[in-house]
Amino acid sequence: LIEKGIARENEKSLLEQVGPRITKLKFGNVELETPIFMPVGTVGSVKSLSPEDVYSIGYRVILGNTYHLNLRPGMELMRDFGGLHEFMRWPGAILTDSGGFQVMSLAKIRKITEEGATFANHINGAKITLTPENVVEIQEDIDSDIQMVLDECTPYPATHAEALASMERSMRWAKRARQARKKLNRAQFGIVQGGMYGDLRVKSIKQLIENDFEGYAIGGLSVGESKREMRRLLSATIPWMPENKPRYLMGVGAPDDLIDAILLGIDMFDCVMPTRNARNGSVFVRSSAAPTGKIQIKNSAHKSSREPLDSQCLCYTCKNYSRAYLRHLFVAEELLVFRLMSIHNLQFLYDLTHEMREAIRSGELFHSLPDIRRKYAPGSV
Ligand code: PRF
Ligand code: ZN
Repeated sequence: LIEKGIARENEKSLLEQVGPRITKLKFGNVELETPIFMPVGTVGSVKSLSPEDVYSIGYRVILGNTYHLNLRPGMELMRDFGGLHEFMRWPGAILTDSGGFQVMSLAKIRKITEEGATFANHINGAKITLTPENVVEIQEDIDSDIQMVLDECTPYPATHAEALASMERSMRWAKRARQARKKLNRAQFGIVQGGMYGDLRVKSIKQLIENDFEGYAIGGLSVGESKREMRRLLSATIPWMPENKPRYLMGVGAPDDLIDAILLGIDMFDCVMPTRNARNGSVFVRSSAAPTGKIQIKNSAHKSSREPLDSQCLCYTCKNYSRAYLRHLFVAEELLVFRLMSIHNLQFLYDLTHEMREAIRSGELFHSLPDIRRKYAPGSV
């Protein structure tokens, strides 16, 4: 299902194995190259956008969420439609997160036991139990191309003993999830946990590898730790991850984090940041458009500006609309602004990963890197 191998054919040094790379992924007739960012469509839509909007930017994989989709619209309807692709009419691939992270972030009262995670759901408060097995079953009804195992995103901060116990339970859940599959024609990814402890993360990936997943994700990061801390843990984990399988960093999407994690050998990312920020009026722009790399559209400086958000951006929004018009829409709370700003922010991250891919391909990455950083993540230079 996932075409193994890396574009580079020559003998690789250890440094190259953990360094930036291009890999090819294939799902049915969807083919793509990593590193990629994946837009989040938790409930079956990338908020405010049509599948066509998302596809036109260039995206070929989006996220859905097992927990949310199971609550609404429910799996009876999903089976009826033959899965989420057909239900939402998305021609690309779908990755479903397991819901482990949502339990953490949405449920106030929750109980984690060996069996699974029990909590009051956020729609009507009824009790729900997610288990490694029922999460696999739901994902098979959704028929997603990449299915994430149920895990516990270890709370931050946690002691070594707490992080160890949480990680080991997640590893037992991962093994159960691997054994629960009935449809074997879809990819299933294991998730590394271990809190802020490098030794636990190495233990975690080693245990996951025993299950021979189609890919491996790093979870439990971007939970409040510093950027430096996140980079330390990535460096401690990635060298132990199989070279011939995709590596996915969950919930990370800030431009400087993408650049640094790609340099360390991460292939896939997702984050609500570009679409959520867009709805809050915050847009990423190249440093040529704003020295900080960001603008707040409500700012009165844009009141009569005929400029696009970013004159170097080729997105639908920047090709057609002025900052003044977008600001007007935002201030008037017109719904169109959500779509236009989301298109732009998703285009921005698409362009960033595209430039990284092309720089890796040409062998010129370390030459282009300072420019890419200055352009897309000026705060990090
Ligand atoms: N686990 C899962 N999904 C996630 C995470 C995780 O740890 C994160 C970490 N920030 C984001 N999304 N299943
Ligand atoms: Zn744009």
